[in-house]
Amino acid sequence: MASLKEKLAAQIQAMREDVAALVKAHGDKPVAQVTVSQIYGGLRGVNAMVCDTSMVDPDKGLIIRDHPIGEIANRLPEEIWYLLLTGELPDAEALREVQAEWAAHAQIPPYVINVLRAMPRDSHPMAMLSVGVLSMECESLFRKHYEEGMKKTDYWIWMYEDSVRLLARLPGVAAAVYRTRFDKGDLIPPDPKLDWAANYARMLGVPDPTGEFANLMRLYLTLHCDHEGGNVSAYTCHTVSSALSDMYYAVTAGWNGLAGPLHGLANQECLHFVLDIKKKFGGVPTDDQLKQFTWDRLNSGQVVPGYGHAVLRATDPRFTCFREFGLRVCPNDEVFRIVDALFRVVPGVLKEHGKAKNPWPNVDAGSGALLYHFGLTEFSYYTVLFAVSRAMGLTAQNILNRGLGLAISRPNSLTTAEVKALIAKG
Ligand code: CMX
Repeated sequence: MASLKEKLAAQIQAMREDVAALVKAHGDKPVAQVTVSQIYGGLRGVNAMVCDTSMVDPDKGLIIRDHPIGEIANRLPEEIWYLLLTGELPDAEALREVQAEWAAHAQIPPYVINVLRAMPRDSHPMAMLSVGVLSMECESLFRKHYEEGMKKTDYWIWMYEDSVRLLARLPGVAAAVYRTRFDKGDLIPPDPKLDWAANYARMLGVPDPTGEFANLMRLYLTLHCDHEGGNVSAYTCHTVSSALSDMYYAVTAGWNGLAGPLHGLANQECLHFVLDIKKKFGGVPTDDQLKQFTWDRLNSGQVVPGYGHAVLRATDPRFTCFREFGLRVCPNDEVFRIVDALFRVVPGVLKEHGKAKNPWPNVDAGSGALLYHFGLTEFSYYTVLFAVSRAMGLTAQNILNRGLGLAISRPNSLTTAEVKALIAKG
């Protein structure tokens, strides 16, 4: 069995030839038309980049290399990274190889802890994660080899090596953020016998007598791994990496976008919303009470957190996976029961309300309730879990981008006067 790197080397060579032939034969073929609304509207719907690791189908949700996410939700994150990169799920030997490589690099350097401890007490956990990981940029092998004058065709190799080290250390850094920021006591060292997600669960130090918290971490890290190329974090990471900034710069830049309330931070909002309901009704409300509560919220001009999506037009299959986990592990937990009751009530109300293009739940509607159930109650930490998972997609996308030798991103911008002039020209 070829190692992941050897497999990638062969695949990248074939991809390069395929794309070069495609561009040569069809380089002038238009793939998009851009309207005035789109340039002022976040470029929604404009086909403007390539991402081969995953796609989002409005009805089926996230599809990783032809595998709908719901069908691979029981796979380990390490298997998913292999899939994102190669389009294939690893066999047992290939999986062991990835795990051994990550375990060999899992120890975080002491200076990262010093950096985290030096940050202001009220730093957001996402800021701490970014700073902690960026402090390791001094170890970038890509930058070192670039400075030594490596060939363009070798860029992806050192992006890969940096990615392995970054991913391997990530649970340790993220757990250190948690334990430092929320005064949880001494750091817990990694156990090389555990898989990536179980190690993260262990290092967080959340009590887990049944092993179900580790299972939740496996599910969580698998489900959030990637979401095509145009979302804020992926697109930012893509742009930064296109300037040949190394993976430490590129991934942390992507995370800084993930930290926004319209993107990754939405998951903490959703749990706030559910806990407010629990407080207001002193427990789980009836469906009729919840219906009225939802209408009151909409009539006061507020959105229902966890519902709606820019691309999806059906229940997010990742929500379904979390719901099934909750039904199995904590069906009687009041917070989870409210999440489930919202799922019964909100889509009907949003349909009747008639504004949201998608009345169905997104991934954020249920994940927070499960974390809360296990005692991970620090909301502001939730986006860090998302970031740890999403690092898999960000690294995979940009290893492939450097493999393909994609150019530096440089779309053209227009002044509003130029837009008006274009319109006047007809
Ligand atoms: N509750 C109430 N109104 C909603 C709504 C919701 N959950 N979702 C959309 N709408 C409203 C929009 O605010 C918009 O109203 P206006 O025309 O008055 O501006 C209208 O419906 C049309 O919006 P849309 O095209 O359906 O949705 P967008 O693509 O503009 O926005 C999203 C998508 C996710 C920001 C939006 O659905 C929303 O705010 N949802 C609640 C917050 C949330 O759950 N965020 C997590 C997103 C998870 C992710 O991106 O992965």
